Amino acid sequence: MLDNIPSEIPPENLAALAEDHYFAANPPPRDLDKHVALARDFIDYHSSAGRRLVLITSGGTTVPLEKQTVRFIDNFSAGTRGATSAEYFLEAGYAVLFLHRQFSLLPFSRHYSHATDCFLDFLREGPNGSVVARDEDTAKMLHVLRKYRDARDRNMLLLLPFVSISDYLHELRSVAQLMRPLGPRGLLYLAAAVSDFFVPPERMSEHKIQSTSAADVFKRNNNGGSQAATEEEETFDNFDSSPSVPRSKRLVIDLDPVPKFLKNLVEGWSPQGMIVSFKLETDPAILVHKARYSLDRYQHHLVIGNLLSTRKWEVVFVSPGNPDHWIRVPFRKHGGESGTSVAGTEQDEPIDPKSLPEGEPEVEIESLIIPAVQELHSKYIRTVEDKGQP
Ligand code: 9Z3
Repeated sequence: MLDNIPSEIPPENLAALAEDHYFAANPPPRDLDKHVALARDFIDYHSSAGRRLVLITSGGTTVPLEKQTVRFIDNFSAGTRGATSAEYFLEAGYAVLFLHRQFSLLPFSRHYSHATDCFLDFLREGPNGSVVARDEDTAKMLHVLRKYRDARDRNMLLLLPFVSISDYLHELRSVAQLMRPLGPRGLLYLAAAVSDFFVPPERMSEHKIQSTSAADVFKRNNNGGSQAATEEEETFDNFDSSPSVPRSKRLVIDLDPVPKFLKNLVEGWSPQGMIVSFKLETDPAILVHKARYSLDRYQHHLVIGNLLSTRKWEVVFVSPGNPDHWIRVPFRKHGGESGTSVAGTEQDEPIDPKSLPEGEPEVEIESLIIPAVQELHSKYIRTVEDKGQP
Protein backbone atom coordinates (compact mmCIF):
# COMPACT_ATOMS: atom_id res chain seq x y z
CA MET A 1 0.00 0.00 0.00
CA LEU A 2 2.69 2.43 1.05
CA ASP A 3 5.68 1.89 -1.18
CA ASN A 4 9.11 3.54 -1.00
CA ILE A 5 8.88 4.70 2.60
CA PRO A 6 12.21 6.06 3.85
CA SER A 7 13.44 3.72 6.60
CA GLU A 8 14.19 6.54 9.10
CA ILE A 9 10.48 7.43 9.64
CA PRO A 10 9.53 6.63 13.27
CA PRO A 11 6.66 4.13 13.76
CA GLU A 12 4.21 6.70 15.20
CA ASN A 13 4.59 8.83 12.06
CA LEU A 14 4.17 5.71 9.95
CA ALA A 15 0.72 5.17 11.49
CA ALA A 16 -0.21 8.78 10.64
CA LEU A 17 1.11 8.28 7.11
CA ALA A 18 -0.91 5.08 6.69
CA GLU A 19 -3.97 6.92 7.97
CA ASP A 20 -3.53 9.83 5.55
CA HIS A 21 -2.96 7.43 2.70
CA TYR A 22 -6.05 5.39 3.57
CA PHE A 23 -8.37 8.40 3.74
CA ALA A 24 -6.95 9.92 0.56
CA ALA A 25 -7.26 6.67 -1.40
CA ASN A 26 -10.70 5.55 -0.18
CA PRO A 27 -13.48 7.98 -1.10
CA PRO A 28 -15.80 9.20 1.67
CA PRO A 29 -19.44 8.05 1.73
CA ARG A 30 -21.82 10.15 -0.32
CA ASP A 31 -23.72 11.45 2.71
CA LEU A 32 -20.71 12.30 4.86
CA ASP A 33 -21.20 16.07 4.72
CA LYS A 34 -24.89 15.70 5.58
CA HIS A 35 -24.05 13.38 8.49
CA VAL A 36 -21.34 15.70 9.76
CA ALA A 37 -23.78 18.63 9.76
CA LEU A 38 -26.37 16.60 11.73
CA ALA A 39 -23.72 15.33 14.15
CA ARG A 40 -22.31 18.83 14.71
CA ASP A 41 -25.74 20.26 15.63
CA PHE A 42 -26.48 17.29 17.89
CA ILE A 43 -23.11 17.44 19.67
CA ASP A 44 -23.17 21.23 20.08
CA TYR A 45 -26.69 21.08 21.48
CA HIS A 46 -25.73 18.56 24.17
CA SER A 47 -22.32 20.03 24.80
CA SER A 48 -23.81 23.41 25.67
CA ALA A 49 -26.28 21.68 27.99
CA GLY A 50 -23.29 20.08 29.81
CA ARG A 51 -24.71 16.64 29.08
CA ARG A 52 -22.76 13.42 28.61
CA LEU A 53 -22.83 12.09 25.07
CA VAL A 54 -21.92 8.62 23.84
CA LEU A 55 -20.98 7.74 20.28
CA ILE A 56 -21.99 4.09 19.86
CA THR A 57 -20.79 2.15 16.82
CA SER A 58 -22.89 -0.88 16.00
CA GLY A 59 -23.26 -3.68 13.45
CA GLY A 60 -20.85 -5.12 10.88
CA THR A 61 -18.90 -3.35 8.15
CA THR A 62 -18.95 -4.70 4.60
CA VAL A 63 -15.87 -5.23 2.44
CA PRO A 64 -16.90 -4.44 -1.17
CA LEU A 65 -15.29 -6.50 -3.91
CA GLU A 66 -16.34 -4.18 -6.74
CA LYS A 67 -16.62 -0.37 -7.00
CA GLN A 68 -20.14 -0.75 -8.37
CA THR A 69 -20.78 -3.21 -5.58
CA VAL A 70 -22.67 -6.39 -6.31
CA ARG A 71 -20.66 -8.62 -4.00
CA PHE A 72 -19.15 -7.93 -0.62
CA ILE A 73 -17.76 -9.75 2.39
CA ASP A 74 -19.80 -9.30 5.57
CA ASN A 75 -19.86 -10.59 9.14
CA PHE A 76 -22.33 -11.98 11.65
CA SER A 77 -23.08 -8.85 13.68
CA ALA A 78 -26.76 -7.95 13.89
CA GLY A 79 -26.15 -4.86 16.03
CA THR A 80 -27.81 -6.30 19.13
CA ARG A 81 -25.04 -5.12 21.48
CA GLY A 82 -25.05 -1.58 20.11
CA ALA A 83 -28.83 -1.15 19.89
CA THR A 84 -29.46 -2.60 23.34
CA SER A 85 -26.64 -0.56 24.89
CA ALA A 86 -28.12 2.61 23.36
CA GLU A 87 -31.35 2.10 25.30
CA TYR A 88 -29.51 1.71 28.61
CA PHE A 89 -27.30 4.74 27.92
CA LEU A 90 -30.43 6.82 27.26
CA GLU A 91 -31.90 5.49 30.50
CA ALA A 92 -28.71 6.68 32.25
CA GLY A 93 -29.16 10.22 30.87
CA TYR A 94 -26.66 10.12 27.99
CA ALA A 95 -27.37 11.62 24.59
CA VAL A 96 -26.71 8.85 22.04
CA LEU A 97 -25.17 9.24 18.60
CA PHE A 98 -25.80 5.85 17.04
CA LEU A 99 -23.42 5.12 14.15
CA HIS A 100 -24.78 1.88 12.80
CA ARG A 101 -24.69 -0.45 9.85
CA GLN A 102 -27.61 0.39 7.61
CA PHE A 103 -30.58 -1.95 8.27
CA SER A 104 -29.02 -3.46 11.39
CA LEU A 105 -30.94 -3.41 14.68
CA LEU A 106 -31.93 0.01 16.06
CA PRO A 107 -32.68 1.01 19.63
CA PHE A 108 -36.35 0.45 20.53
CA SER A 109 -37.47 -0.80 17.12
CA ARG A 110 -35.16 -3.81 17.72
CA HIS A 111 -37.95 -5.29 19.87
CA TYR A 112 -40.10 -5.64 16.75
CA SER A 113 -37.71 -6.11 13.87
CA HIS A 114 -36.34 -9.64 14.17
CA ALA A 115 -37.45 -12.25 11.68
CA THR A 116 -38.95 -14.06 14.68
CA ASP A 117 -40.50 -10.88 16.11
CA CYS A 118 -41.99 -9.43 12.95
CA PHE A 119 -43.89 -6.26 13.83
CA LEU A 120 -46.96 -7.38 11.86
CA ASP A 121 -47.36 -10.27 14.30
CA PHE A 122 -48.00 -7.74 17.07
CA LEU A 123 -50.81 -5.96 15.22
CA ARG A 124 -54.42 -6.66 14.45
CA GLU A 125 -57.21 -4.91 12.65
CA GLY A 126 -59.27 -2.63 14.90
CA PRO A 127 -62.66 -0.97 14.41
CA ASN A 128 -63.35 1.17 11.33
CA GLY A 129 -60.29 0.05 9.39
CA SER A 130 -57.81 1.04 12.13
CA VAL A 131 -54.70 -0.93 13.06
CA VAL A 132 -54.05 -1.62 16.75
CA ALA A 133 -51.61 -3.61 18.87
CA ARG A 134 -52.84 -7.01 20.01
CA ASP A 135 -54.17 -6.84 23.58
CA GLU A 136 -51.43 -9.09 25.00
CA ASP A 137 -48.69 -6.93 23.41
CA THR A 138 -50.09 -3.48 24.17
CA ALA A 139 -48.43 -2.89 27.55
CA LYS A 140 -44.91 -3.66 26.34
CA MET A 141 -45.38 -1.83 23.05
CA LEU A 142 -46.67 1.27 24.82
CA HIS A 143 -43.68 1.19 27.16
CA VAL A 144 -41.20 0.90 24.26
CA LEU A 145 -43.05 3.50 22.18
CA ARG A 146 -43.06 6.05 25.06
CA LYS A 147 -39.33 5.63 25.60
CA TYR A 148 -38.64 5.96 21.89
CA ARG A 149 -40.83 9.06 21.50
CA ASP A 150 -39.29 10.62 24.58
CA ALA A 151 -35.74 10.08 23.23
CA ARG A 152 -36.66 11.51 19.83
CA ASP A 153 -38.76 14.42 21.15
CA ARG A 154 -35.95 15.51 23.49
CA ASN A 155 -33.40 15.18 20.66
CA MET A 156 -31.47 12.57 22.67
CA LEU A 157 -30.93 10.08 19.84
CA LEU A 158 -29.30 10.61 16.46
CA LEU A 159 -29.10 7.71 14.01
CA LEU A 160 -26.37 7.74 11.33
CA PRO A 161 -25.90 4.77 9.00
CA PHE A 162 -22.80 3.33 7.32
CA VAL A 163 -22.32 0.31 5.06
CA SER A 164 -18.71 -0.42 4.13
CA ILE A 165 -15.51 -0.42 6.14
CA SER A 166 -14.37 2.77 4.45
CA ASP A 167 -17.72 4.53 5.11
CA TYR A 168 -17.38 3.49 8.73
CA LEU A 169 -13.84 4.83 9.13
CA HIS A 170 -14.63 8.14 7.42
CA GLU A 171 -17.75 8.62 9.57
CA LEU A 172 -15.98 7.61 12.80
CA ARG A 173 -13.07 9.95 12.19
CA SER A 174 -15.30 12.93 11.35
CA VAL A 175 -17.73 12.44 14.22
CA ALA A 176 -14.98 11.71 16.78
CA GLN A 177 -13.28 14.96 15.83
CA LEU A 178 -16.52 16.87 16.38
CA MET A 179 -16.71 15.52 19.93
CA ARG A 180 -13.79 17.62 21.20
CA PRO A 181 -15.99 20.34 22.79
CA LEU A 182 -17.48 17.66 25.07
CA GLY A 183 -14.08 17.09 26.67
CA PRO A 184 -14.20 14.15 29.09
CA ARG A 185 -18.02 14.06 28.94
CA GLY A 186 -17.69 12.46 25.50
CA LEU A 187 -17.65 8.67 25.46
CA LEU A 188 -16.80 6.44 22.50
CA TYR A 189 -18.30 2.96 22.78
CA LEU A 190 -17.02 0.94 19.85
CA ALA A 191 -19.22 -2.13 19.54
CA ALA A 192 -19.30 -2.41 15.73
CA ALA A 193 -17.75 -5.55 14.26
CA VAL A 194 -15.13 -3.96 12.06
CA SER A 195 -13.38 -5.80 9.26
CA ASP A 196 -9.61 -6.18 9.62
CA PHE A 197 -9.14 -6.59 5.86
CA PHE A 198 -10.23 -4.77 2.73
CA VAL A 199 -9.66 -4.55 -1.04
CA PRO A 200 -7.71 -1.34 -1.79
CA PRO A 201 -9.33 0.78 -4.53
CA GLU A 202 -6.41 0.34 -6.93
CA ARG A 203 -7.09 -3.42 -6.97
CA MET A 204 -10.87 -3.19 -7.03
CA SER A 205 -12.78 -4.01 -10.17
CA GLU A 206 -15.06 -1.18 -11.38
CA HIS A 207 -17.74 -3.59 -12.58
CA LYS A 208 -19.21 -6.85 -11.39
CA ILE A 209 -16.54 -9.55 -11.31
CA GLN A 210 -17.32 -11.98 -14.13
CA SER A 211 -17.60 -15.70 -13.53
CA THR A 212 -16.92 -16.59 -17.18
CA SER A 213 -14.78 -15.03 -19.89
CA ALA A 214 -17.82 -14.56 -22.16
CA ALA A 215 -17.73 -10.78 -21.70
CA ASP A 216 -14.02 -10.63 -22.67
CA VAL A 217 -14.72 -12.45 -25.92
CA PHE A 218 -17.65 -10.13 -26.58
CA LYS A 219 -15.54 -7.02 -25.91
CA ARG A 220 -12.67 -8.28 -28.08
CA ASN A 221 -14.97 -8.98 -31.00
CA ASN A 222 -16.66 -5.62 -30.70
CA ASN A 223 -13.28 -3.92 -30.66
CA GLY A 224 -12.46 -5.45 -34.04
CA GLY A 225 -10.11 -8.04 -32.56
CA SER A 226 -9.12 -10.92 -34.77
CA GLN A 227 -9.43 -13.74 -32.24
CA ALA A 228 -12.13 -16.29 -32.80
CA ALA A 229 -15.13 -16.15 -30.50
CA THR A 230 -14.12 -19.24 -28.58
CA GLU A 231 -13.05 -19.49 -24.97
CA GLU A 232 -9.32 -19.78 -24.58
CA GLU A 233 -7.76 -23.07 -23.48
CA GLU A 234 -7.82 -23.37 -19.74
CA THR A 235 -4.58 -24.01 -17.90
CA PHE A 236 -4.95 -26.61 -15.16
CA ASP A 237 -2.65 -26.75 -12.20
CA ASN A 238 -2.43 -28.30 -8.75
CA PHE A 239 -2.16 -24.96 -6.97
CA ASP A 240 -4.63 -26.06 -4.31
CA SER A 241 -6.76 -28.99 -3.30
CA SER A 242 -9.23 -28.63 -6.17
CA PRO A 243 -7.03 -28.87 -9.24
CA SER A 244 -10.00 -29.96 -11.32
CA VAL A 245 -11.28 -26.37 -11.16
CA PRO A 246 -9.36 -24.25 -13.65
CA ARG A 247 -7.60 -21.26 -12.13
CA SER A 248 -9.40 -18.88 -14.46
CA LYS A 249 -12.77 -19.99 -13.11
CA ARG A 250 -11.91 -19.42 -9.47
CA LEU A 251 -12.20 -16.19 -7.60
CA VAL A 252 -9.09 -15.58 -5.51
CA ILE A 253 -9.53 -12.57 -3.24
CA ASP A 254 -6.43 -10.79 -2.06
CA LEU A 255 -7.11 -8.49 0.90
CA ASP A 256 -4.87 -5.88 2.55
CA PRO A 257 -4.96 -5.24 6.29
CA VAL A 258 -6.98 -2.20 7.36
CA PRO A 259 -4.51 0.26 8.94
CA LYS A 260 -4.80 0.31 12.73
CA PHE A 261 -6.54 3.57 13.57
CA LEU A 262 -7.59 2.79 17.07
CA LYS A 263 -4.59 4.46 18.66
CA ASN A 264 -5.04 7.63 16.62
CA LEU A 265 -8.58 7.71 17.86
CA VAL A 266 -7.21 8.38 21.34
CA GLU A 267 -4.39 10.66 20.41
CA GLY A 268 -5.60 12.56 17.40
CA TRP A 269 -9.31 12.34 16.78
CA SER A 270 -10.73 12.50 20.26
CA PRO A 271 -7.96 13.23 22.75
CA GLN A 272 -10.16 14.00 25.77
CA GLY A 273 -13.03 11.57 25.39
CA MET A 274 -13.14 8.24 27.18
CA ILE A 275 -12.73 5.32 24.82
CA VAL A 276 -14.31 1.91 25.35
CA SER A 277 -13.73 -0.73 22.70
CA PHE A 278 -14.88 -4.32 22.39
CA LYS A 279 -12.61 -7.23 21.63
CA LEU A 280 -14.20 -10.22 20.02
CA GLU A 281 -12.68 -13.72 20.00
CA THR A 282 -13.93 -17.25 19.52
CA ASP A 283 -11.19 -19.05 21.49
CA PRO A 284 -11.68 -18.72 25.27
CA ALA A 285 -8.00 -19.47 25.88
CA ILE A 286 -6.85 -16.19 24.30
CA LEU A 287 -9.66 -13.73 25.08
CA VAL A 288 -8.23 -11.96 28.12
CA HIS A 289 -4.71 -11.92 26.69
CA LYS A 290 -5.93 -10.35 23.44
CA ALA A 291 -8.06 -7.80 25.30
CA ARG A 292 -5.02 -6.75 27.42
CA TYR A 293 -2.92 -6.59 24.27
CA SER A 294 -5.48 -4.24 22.63
CA LEU A 295 -5.57 -2.10 25.77
CA ASP A 296 -1.78 -1.69 25.79
CA ARG A 297 -1.52 -1.19 22.08
CA TYR A 298 -4.32 1.30 21.59
CA GLN A 299 -4.24 3.01 25.00
CA HIS A 300 -8.02 2.89 25.33
CA HIS A 301 -9.50 3.39 28.78
CA LEU A 302 -11.45 0.15 28.79
CA VAL A 303 -11.52 -2.92 26.56
CA ILE A 304 -14.53 -5.20 26.95
CA GLY A 305 -13.71 -8.74 25.89
CA ASN A 306 -16.40 -11.11 24.68
CA LEU A 307 -16.65 -14.49 23.00
CA LEU A 308 -18.90 -15.07 20.02
CA SER A 309 -20.67 -18.02 21.66
CA THR A 310 -21.24 -16.49 25.12
CA ARG A 311 -21.44 -12.76 24.38
CA LYS A 312 -24.97 -12.40 25.72
CA TRP A 313 -24.03 -14.15 28.98
CA GLU A 314 -20.68 -12.72 30.01
CA VAL A 315 -18.07 -10.09 29.17
CA VAL A 316 -14.77 -9.21 30.78
CA PHE A 317 -13.71 -5.62 31.58
CA VAL A 318 -10.00 -5.05 31.08
CA SER A 319 -8.67 -1.65 32.13
CA PRO A 320 -5.29 -0.18 33.08
CA GLY A 321 -4.18 -0.93 36.63
CA ASN A 322 -7.25 -3.02 37.46
CA PRO A 323 -7.74 -6.79 37.69
CA ASP A 324 -9.93 -8.40 35.02
CA HIS A 325 -13.54 -7.92 35.95
CA TRP A 326 -16.14 -10.40 34.71
CA ILE A 327 -19.75 -9.36 34.30
CA ARG A 328 -22.33 -12.12 33.95
CA VAL A 329 -26.06 -12.47 33.81
CA PRO A 330 -27.33 -14.90 36.45
CA PHE A 331 -28.08 -18.36 35.07
CA ARG A 332 -28.57 -21.94 36.19
CA LYS A 333 -25.95 -24.29 34.86
CA HIS A 334 -27.32 -26.57 32.18
CA GLY A 335 -26.65 -30.25 32.98
CA GLY A 336 -25.00 -29.32 36.30
CA GLU A 337 -26.35 -30.05 39.77
CA SER A 338 -29.84 -28.67 39.98
CA GLY A 339 -29.84 -25.25 41.53
CA THR A 340 -26.17 -24.54 40.73
CA SER A 341 -26.06 -20.97 39.62
CA VAL A 342 -23.23 -18.79 38.41
CA ALA A 343 -23.53 -15.06 38.48
CA GLY A 344 -21.61 -11.86 38.75
CA THR A 345 -17.89 -12.19 39.21
CA GLU A 346 -17.63 -15.50 41.12
CA GLN A 347 -15.66 -17.20 38.37
CA ASP A 348 -12.66 -15.56 36.69
CA GLU A 349 -12.47 -17.92 33.71
CA PRO A 350 -14.75 -17.90 30.65
CA ILE A 351 -17.92 -19.97 31.07
CA ASP A 352 -18.05 -23.28 29.23
CA PRO A 353 -20.68 -22.58 26.54
CA LYS A 354 -21.98 -26.15 27.01
CA SER A 355 -23.03 -25.29 30.56
CA LEU A 356 -25.31 -22.46 29.39
CA PRO A 357 -29.08 -22.93 29.27
CA GLU A 358 -30.73 -23.01 25.86
CA GLY A 359 -32.13 -19.82 24.34
CA GLU A 360 -31.59 -16.23 25.36
CA PRO A 361 -30.74 -15.00 28.88
CA GLU A 362 -33.64 -13.52 30.86
CA VAL A 363 -31.60 -10.44 31.70
CA GLU A 364 -29.97 -8.32 28.99
CA ILE A 365 -26.28 -8.17 29.82
CA GLU A 366 -26.17 -4.55 28.62
CA SER A 367 -28.34 -3.69 31.66
CA LEU A 368 -25.24 -4.63 33.72
CA ILE A 369 -22.56 -3.36 31.33
CA ILE A 370 -23.84 0.22 30.98
CA PRO A 371 -24.03 1.09 34.72
CA ALA A 372 -20.49 -0.31 35.12
CA VAL A 373 -19.25 1.78 32.16
CA GLN A 374 -21.08 4.81 33.53
CA GLU A 375 -19.30 4.44 36.87
CA LEU A 376 -15.90 4.27 35.16
CA HIS A 377 -16.86 7.27 33.04
CA SER A 378 -17.77 9.28 36.17
CA LYS A 379 -14.34 8.46 37.64
CA TYR A 380 -12.69 9.41 34.36
CA ILE A 381 -14.47 12.79 34.26
CA ARG A 382 -13.46 13.49 37.87
CA THR A 383 -9.82 12.62 37.16
CA VAL A 384 -9.68 14.82 34.06
CA GLU A 385 -11.39 17.70 35.80
CA ASP A 386 -9.19 17.42 38.90
CA LYS A 387 -5.89 17.05 37.11
CA GLY A 388 -6.71 18.94 33.97
CA GLN A 389 -5.88 15.85 31.88
CA PRO A 390 -6.86 12.12 31.57
C1 9Z3 B 1 -18.03 -6.74 19.69
O1 9Z3 B 1 -17.25 -7.50 20.20
C2 9Z3 B 1 -19.53 -6.83 19.92
O2 9Z3 B 1 -19.81 -7.14 21.25
C3 9Z3 B 1 -20.19 -7.88 18.98
C4 9Z3 B 1 -21.70 -7.79 19.20
C5 9Z3 B 1 -19.87 -7.56 17.53
C6 9Z3 B 1 -19.73 -9.28 19.34
P1 9Z3 B 1 -23.93 -8.31 17.94
O3 9Z3 B 1 -23.87 -7.10 17.04
O4 9Z3 B 1 -22.40 -8.66 18.36
O5 9Z3 B 1 -24.68 -8.03 19.19
O6 9Z3 B 1 -24.44 -9.51 17.19
N1 9Z3 B 1 -17.61 -5.75 18.88
C7 9Z3 B 1 -16.23 -5.50 18.53
C8 9Z3 B 1 -15.77 -6.41 17.46
C9 9Z3 B 1 -14.48 -5.94 16.83
O7 9Z3 B 1 -14.41 -5.88 15.64
N2 9Z3 B 1 -13.47 -5.62 17.61
C10 9Z3 B 1 -12.12 -5.41 17.10
C11 9Z3 B 1 -11.37 -6.68 17.33
O8 9Z3 B 1 -11.89 -7.61 18.01
C12 9Z3 B 1 -11.45 -4.30 17.85
S1 9Z3 B 1 -12.33 -2.80 17.70
O9 9Z3 B 1 -10.23 -6.78 16.85
